[in-house]
Amino acid sequence: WGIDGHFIICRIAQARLSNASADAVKQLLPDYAENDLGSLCSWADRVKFRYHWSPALHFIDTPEKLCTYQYSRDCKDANGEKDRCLAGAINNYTNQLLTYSSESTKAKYNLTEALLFLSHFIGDIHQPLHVGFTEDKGGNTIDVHWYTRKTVLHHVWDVSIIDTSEERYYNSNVENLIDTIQQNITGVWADQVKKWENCNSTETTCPNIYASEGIKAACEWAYKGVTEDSVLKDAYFISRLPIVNLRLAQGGVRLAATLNRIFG
Ligand code: DCM
Ligand code: DCM
Ligand code: DCM
Ligand code: ZN
Ligand code: ZN
Repeated sequence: WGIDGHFIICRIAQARLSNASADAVKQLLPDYAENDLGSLCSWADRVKFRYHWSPALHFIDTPEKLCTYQYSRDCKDANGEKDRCLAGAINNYTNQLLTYSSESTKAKYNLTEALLFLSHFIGDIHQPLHVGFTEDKGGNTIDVHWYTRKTVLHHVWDVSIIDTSEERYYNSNVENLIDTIQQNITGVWADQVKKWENCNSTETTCPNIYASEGIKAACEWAYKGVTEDSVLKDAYFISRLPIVNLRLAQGGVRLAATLNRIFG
């Protein structure tokens, strides 16, 4: 996602924190963030150049056309290093944050950075094309037009659908979009939210579930009907916007559920 997508997910999440995890997040955020997790939700993108090992942690590549994800097969970087992918990073930073209340182990890690990475990565794993095909780098090599502008399919899903939605329906104000998603979470989606929150095991977080949903949505919605130089306009925007809104909602709900399990 771009800045707005991450901001939306972190804002939705922070409003759903238990007292204990709201307190931990407040302690871990730097003072200048003024207890607003959303303001630092894109920090992980700004440090890609400084932390040379980090760009590979923002996505998962899966084999072309299969439309499935398997941790053991797919969670590696371009050099084949195991666990170096978005799902591995979510597990890693969850485990780091679990040391928060243990004085003996927490000093090993920078838990502020762990919180910022985890919050960003649980967002990214809900962007369908961040669990896309290796061959097209998650839609980065697929040139398209968004209405009249030249871009790539990946950017349409990171930024363009959200931007067009804000301009058309929300007076270009991201807060209005957040309000609408929050109303749907407590309204039309209320019955599903418990299932989104649950990991189907004793796990603290479930990146494998999120990634499997992601590649499925990538195939059924993001890649579907798109070829090189496709012109994407109202038909694509109107049919894909509900998927983007759903993934933003799920990202926020699951980030909160994960932090609530971490901090008790
Ligand atoms: N890292 C990660 N997920 C992994 C492995 C590593 O997020 N599965 C990140 C955190 C580490 C950084 O990569 O601090 C560098 O790791 P290393 O020092 O092992 O190269
Ligand atoms: N940050 C941190 N510890 C670091 C690096 C960054 O807590 N070692 C947090 C506070 C930083 C913020 O991320 O100021 C944004 O970093 P920057 O503006 O340098 O990208
Ligand atoms: N990306 C991805 N899958 C890849 C490569 C990149 O999802 N195989 C993501 C990471 C960034 C965006 O696409 O969000 C642009 O990547 P880059 O900065 O490497 O051009
Ligand atoms: Zn992206
Ligand atoms: Zn990212």
